[in-house]
Amino acid sequence: MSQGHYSRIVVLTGAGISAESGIKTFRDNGGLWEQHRLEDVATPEAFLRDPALVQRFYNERRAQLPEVSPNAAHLALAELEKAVGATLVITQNIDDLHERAGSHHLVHMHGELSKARCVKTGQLFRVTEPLDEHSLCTCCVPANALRPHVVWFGEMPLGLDRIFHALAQCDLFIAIGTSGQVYPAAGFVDEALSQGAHCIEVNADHSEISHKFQEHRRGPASVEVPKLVK
Ligand code: BJW
Repeated sequence: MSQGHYSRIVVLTGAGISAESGIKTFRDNGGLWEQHRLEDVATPEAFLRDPALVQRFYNERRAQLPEVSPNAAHLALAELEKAVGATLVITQNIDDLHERAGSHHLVHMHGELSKARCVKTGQLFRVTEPLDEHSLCTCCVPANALRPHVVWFGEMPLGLDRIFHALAQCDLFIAIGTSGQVYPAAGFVDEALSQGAHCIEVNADHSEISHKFQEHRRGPASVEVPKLVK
């Protein structure tokens, strides 16, 4: 790719971009959904049924963040933003590796591990210690429960207005390290195609939506993304 050909770029990232930083994906061999049933930890019903279990699942993942660093793929996307100002990174990941790499135009459509939110008002709080089923907000009297600021199945993803606005204008769409099994993210390529954008998939393997892309880069994101955006 010669980035000079494109002026409005949208990048969708999934768990695969953080895999080489040491963060587990969901659906690969050894992924998170092999150790936990998603119905037990990633639905609103699970949180109502067993908040302690759900908080523990996210506490463990949050505790990993200081031990991992952005890899060459995250860094290359931050460089791309510097080179082509109108670059938006939409991440499904709840880690903070894109911002630590230097990306600023970023939407965390499935939330952020580093934040909790009041179940009543939606006010956000930065998480500084592990949450448990007794963790309470300070925005209400009487106080309400705090939940992880993540988007579970059946909930509305975040930043959709900004996302669809960017997709409606992009001339290049790149999907990196996502299996294409979770909507609406898996449908973003259709939006980009309908705008006439060129669509590139970077993935170590075949995905559910590979056939939709005009161009494929097969291999680890830390190798393929720097090659693609240089
Ligand atoms: C590498 C690599 C390397 C590895 N280099 N590559 C029926 C039909 C259609 C839709 C639905 C349906 N029934 C229900 C729905 C909706 C539902 C859904 O999609 N369900 C499907 C299971 C069918 N979606 C929702 O409920 C969403 N909300 C919603 O739809 O609201 C209504 C709405 C309507 C209309 C418009 C808009 C909205 C919410 C989805 C919430 C997802 N939440 C989770 C967990 C929370 C956050 C967390 O705990 O982290 O988000 S699920 C989990 O999957 C997580 C991820 O963000 C998400 C996507 O996973 P991802 O990133 O693709 O990871 P993997 O593991 O699947 O794939 C990794 C990929 O990387 C693989 O391809 C590897 O090959 C590759 N890879 N190493 C390059 N080194």
